[in-house]
Amino acid sequence: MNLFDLSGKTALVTGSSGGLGHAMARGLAEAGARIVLHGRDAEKLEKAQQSLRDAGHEVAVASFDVTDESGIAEALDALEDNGLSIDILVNNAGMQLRKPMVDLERDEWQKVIDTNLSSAFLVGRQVARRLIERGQGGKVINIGSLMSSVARPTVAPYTAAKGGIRLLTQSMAAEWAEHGIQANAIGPGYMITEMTQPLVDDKAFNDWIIGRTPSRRWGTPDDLVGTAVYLASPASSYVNGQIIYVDGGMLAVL
Ligand code: GCO
Repeated sequence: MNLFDLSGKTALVTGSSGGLGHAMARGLAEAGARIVLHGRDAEKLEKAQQSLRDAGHEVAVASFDVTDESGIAEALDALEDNGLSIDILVNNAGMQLRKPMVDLERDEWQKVIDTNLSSAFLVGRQVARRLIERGQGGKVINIGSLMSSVARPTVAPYTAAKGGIRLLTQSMAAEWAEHGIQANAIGPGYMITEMTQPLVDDKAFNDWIIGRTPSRRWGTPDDLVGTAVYLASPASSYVNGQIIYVDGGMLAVL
């Protein structure tokens, strides 16, 4: 039996037009899952869908605001009306805003918290309600960060949100494991994406990353695929409430 086979499963990955989300969606597709890509930019979403279709994968798309629960519910109902019941949810959508706390606007704080943390709760529980009703179990994978465990200056709302992701994941395990739903998290390290490109381009920050990371390199979105497939597959059926850091060893050392 292939413990990592996702055939017959449907996976929704939020924020999967590009970056980490798209790499994980591609990896889940290559493991056999039918994919629902999600994004707010119609053109980027269509290009991402075509890219996976060109690779021979079955791909649908959904576009909804991950902070608007009625829109989330409508989107999930529409998917189900098209025969796409979600078995695997990857809560990946997020944003970054780098500014000292004393300079933050109140609505900037709230937007980062809502986009990175409340979204995982709202999409997660809408999917969980349907999974519990279907009674066939399922998988929830929340995307955390190094900031689920440590902090650095100028990213307080993101850090608070990603810290919340770690304990929200444990709360999901506490309430949903009895329904055969395994909820876990992935904590990506410093990965090269659109969101971190300004840091890569900053020589001092780049030099710090290379020196501070035992693997002596930035991560790439593809570095997350194996962990995503593992947590989405039968191989992790008895794993619940955990966070796996894919960080080149950064959190393991001083
Ligand atoms: C930052 C970065 C980090 C990374 C990632 C690290 O400004 O420090 O955006 O937050 O995005 O989350 O795990």
